[in-house]
Amino acid sequence: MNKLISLTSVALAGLMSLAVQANQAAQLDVENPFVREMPPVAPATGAFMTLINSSDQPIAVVRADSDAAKTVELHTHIHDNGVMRMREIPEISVPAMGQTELKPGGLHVMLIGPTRALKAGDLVDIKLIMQDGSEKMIQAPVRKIMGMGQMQGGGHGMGHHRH
Ligand SMILES: [Cu+2]
Repeated sequence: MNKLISLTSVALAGLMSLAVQANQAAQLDVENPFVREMPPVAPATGAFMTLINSSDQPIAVVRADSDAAKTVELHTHIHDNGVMRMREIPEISVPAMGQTELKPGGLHVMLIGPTRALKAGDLVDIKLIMQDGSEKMIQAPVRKIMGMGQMQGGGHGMGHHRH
C-alpha cells in the first residue's frame, strides 16, 4: 500500500514538473495582429497585436523576427518634450493572466527595411521569441490605417537610429 502511494506521488510529481515546463509560447495567445501599410519607399513599418497570457507567470517577448524585414526590433513610443519618439526596448512583458496591447503610438514590433512591398491584404509572418527561448509564429495581415494613426504613421521611422 505504501509502495502504491509513493508510486502515485512520483507520477504526480512528474506531471507537475511537466506543467512547470510548459513553454511560454504555448501560454501566450495573439489576437488581432496586423501590419501597417506604408508607401513602398518607407524605411520601416510597425506590427501591432494583443498579447494574452493565460498562465499564472509573467511572460516576456524578448525578440521578434520576420522574413519581411531586414531588421526586426521591439519598440515603444516615448514623449520627449511633446515630440513622440520611438525607442528600442529589450522586452515586451505580459502580466500573469493579463494582456498587453501593441498599438499605433504605443508598443510595437518594428519592421525595418522591408524586403518586399507590404500592401493591404498581404500576410506577414512574424516570429515572437519568449524569455524561455520558445517561439510563436503568427501571420499578420497588412492593413491601411486611417485618421490619427495615419498621421502618427507619417513620422514612423523618422529619427530612427539603425544599428
Ligand atoms: Cu518603431
